[in-house]
Amino acid sequence: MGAEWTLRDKHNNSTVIDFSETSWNPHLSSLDLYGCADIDNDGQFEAVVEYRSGGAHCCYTYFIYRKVETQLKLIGSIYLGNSSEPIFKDMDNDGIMEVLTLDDRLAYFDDLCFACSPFLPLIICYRNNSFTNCTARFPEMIEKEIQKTLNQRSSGFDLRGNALKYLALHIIFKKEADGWIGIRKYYPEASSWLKEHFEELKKKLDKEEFMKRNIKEGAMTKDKPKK
Ligand SMILES: [Ca+2]
Ligand SMILES: [Ca+2]
Repeated sequence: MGAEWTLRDKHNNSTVIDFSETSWNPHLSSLDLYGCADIDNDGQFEAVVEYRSGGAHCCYTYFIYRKVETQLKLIGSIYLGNSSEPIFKDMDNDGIMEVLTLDDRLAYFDDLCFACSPFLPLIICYRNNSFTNCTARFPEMIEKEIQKTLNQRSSGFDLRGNALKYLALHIIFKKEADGWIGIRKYYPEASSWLKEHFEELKKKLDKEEFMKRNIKEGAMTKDKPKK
């Protein structure tokens, strides 16, 4: 048995960190050990703790801890908002895991309802000791998602939400001009709405805005390690 640590949130909910937990356990309570994996490929497991602040769909933060000798060290946190159940997987076979999840930054965009709002693919990479949005490094995946979005155009899903997703994917893909060509061709009805809210869209997709949003939610304290 190795050392164990108990984490507590501000409401005194607690979870015990056990570095041998390798299955993924989503949102059973407001604070849980989500699972462990060797994220940085150094031969030692990191622990991923899920924190839910409460609310209808909201808000999830994942704290990643490492065991350093007998200390528990927070190496980073990922704020996902309305999105949860991230998948840890090495997408580019470099040995280091990426975090696959959904980007909820367009939830409730303008006056869209939650279910009408598009979720975008989001890949977070661990590089230079921090987590960053690196979705643009996976163009094949974005391309596939654009095709899927187009296929869903007449599925009864809110057309504005669908058009918004189509354009947003092109912006992430750094193909904004092609995005507008596609909007005129496939979504003429949504074109003026998108033009009207374009600045807002750009701001929401801005990388710095993403980093600002990815702040630590609900600071936690840790108990002394048990031997
Ligand atoms: Ca590791
Ligand atoms: Ca990788």
